[in-house]
Amino acid sequence: MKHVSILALLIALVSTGLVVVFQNAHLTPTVAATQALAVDDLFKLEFSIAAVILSICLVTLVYSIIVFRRRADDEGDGPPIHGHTFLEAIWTLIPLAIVVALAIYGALVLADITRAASSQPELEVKVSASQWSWRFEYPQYGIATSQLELPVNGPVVFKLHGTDVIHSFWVPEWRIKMDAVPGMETVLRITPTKVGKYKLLCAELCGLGHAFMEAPVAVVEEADFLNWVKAQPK
Ligand SMILES: [Cu+2]
Repeated sequence: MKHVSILALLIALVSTGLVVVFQNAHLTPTVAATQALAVDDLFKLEFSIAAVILSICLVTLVYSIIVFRRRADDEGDGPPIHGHTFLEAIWTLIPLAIVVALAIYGALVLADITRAASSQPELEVKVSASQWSWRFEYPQYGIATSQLELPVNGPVVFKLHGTDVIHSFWVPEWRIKMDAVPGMETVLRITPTKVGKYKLLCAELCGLGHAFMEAPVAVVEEADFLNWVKAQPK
């Protein structure tokens, strides 16, 4: 009983420390889209659960190695152990419950971040991903560019396709990734919330130039966006 109390205390201390770090450390880039917040909350919850499980395993392991180590004069074998049905049921059911709960929460977050905004009309951007460049078409304005410019706080729907192999559309500050696949259209929705300059990266290994497959992204005030649209060749 003494060992269980000491272990429980140590596990509580270590897991609390880790959870505090995961909740407060800036492990992800700036949040620059509505959708990024839901993803970060999911990350934080998953990291925290993982921290508690990690603490239970590691603290128990290290404690056992130190406290129950073989003494110098002990030449005997350890007691034979032949399974423990109750323990086995517990360590199957608890992880199962955690995984099912996380899957449900993950599905809710996914439904939330892929839903179309109902309050405002969406800006449509058709994205073509090719080895090794990006091209953006704005059908509502009849322009096509090699840099992505978006108005702040306006919902955007990206319609992606790949022209050769599979690529993946990723702006880390928006968190969400979506594959651009040849022969089909995939959809990604983002509402940028921070004016600034970002970088679109390809997140799917797509050949020799993959690492250099970037495009500049600028999120600007709506008036600046309309001026930029006017300045583009039709
Ligand atoms: Cu690529």
